[in-house]
Amino acid sequence: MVLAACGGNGGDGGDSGSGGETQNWKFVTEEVKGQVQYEYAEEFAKRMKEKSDGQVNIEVYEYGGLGTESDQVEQLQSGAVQMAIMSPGFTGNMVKEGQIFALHFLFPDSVKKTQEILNTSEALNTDLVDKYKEHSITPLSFWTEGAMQWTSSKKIETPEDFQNFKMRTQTSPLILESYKAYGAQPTPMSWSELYTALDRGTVEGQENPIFFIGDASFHEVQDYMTLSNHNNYVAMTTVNTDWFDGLSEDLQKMVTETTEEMQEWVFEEQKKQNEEYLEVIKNDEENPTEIVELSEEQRQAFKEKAKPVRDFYRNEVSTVDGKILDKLQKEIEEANAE
Ligand code: 6CS
Repeated sequence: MVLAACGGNGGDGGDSGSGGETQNWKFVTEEVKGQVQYEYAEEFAKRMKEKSDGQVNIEVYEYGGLGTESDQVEQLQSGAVQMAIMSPGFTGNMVKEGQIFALHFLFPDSVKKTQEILNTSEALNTDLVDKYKEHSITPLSFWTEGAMQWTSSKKIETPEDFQNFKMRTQTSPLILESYKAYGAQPTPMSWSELYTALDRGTVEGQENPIFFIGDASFHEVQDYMTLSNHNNYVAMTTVNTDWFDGLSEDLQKMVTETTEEMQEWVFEEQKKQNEEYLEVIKNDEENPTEIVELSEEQRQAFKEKAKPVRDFYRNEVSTVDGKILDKLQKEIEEANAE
């Protein structure tokens, strides 16, 4: 497994890791108790405490405890928090290349295969990591929270159904571009405002993995869920670069080993939650949601519209002429051929 971030031992890590003194670290997530990111951070903290014989105490923060997703990015960069689960969908204005995850139909349809690519990709774990490091963010791993689906107040089966459709997105500009390619009107906002915005019709639809749709109750204020599998929700386990590089080698090793172990754990966790919440949504008689399954032919129509967005990424977004995308596409082709 090629997981990112080895880091030297330099930096001024303060009292971090030089001896056996207690370590108090803050770990912020974009989700709340029960949801995948939060449960990940809790499990991570538990394992670190055990491995360090109680030396490492990690305080885990639910989403909202320390502000919005964008506030959390700044807190990690400044070192106010040491660790964060971060979605590339909120850092696109800063780390342009990270918007690679906004491209629809790029990764394989299989979530498992996608996770394998996220584990081993050099394009992501070396080249993209370097781009984040320029902003004091070191991604230690990339992992999927599951395939994303669309929920909507009107039925979505063809790109034409997106015409002038008010779609909520995260803030990265390429996510907006991906929906403009279908003719939609994307509106970026934090998920904390989303339930009310859907309820009031300020926006008419959104994308997320099924567990998140169910747990955040978005289906209560939507009539349809289209099983589009148009993309995977990718999250990153990140650390403040200087802080991590200043830790003792032993602590760095403990963190990277734990991050590596967690890849399998989080894959199973998202799988379980996505399966469970599909049943919850299907069986919620008080808030009925029509599940729309797209045929391969119907998906093909979306794929055609999504293709030019890759050129847009190469020509207008990438600062390295799309080199990371080219490399990743090769890695994906190789994985698909296996
Ligand atoms: O839609 C969002 O913005 C949220 N979705 C997930 C799956 N996690 C956190 C994120 O902020």
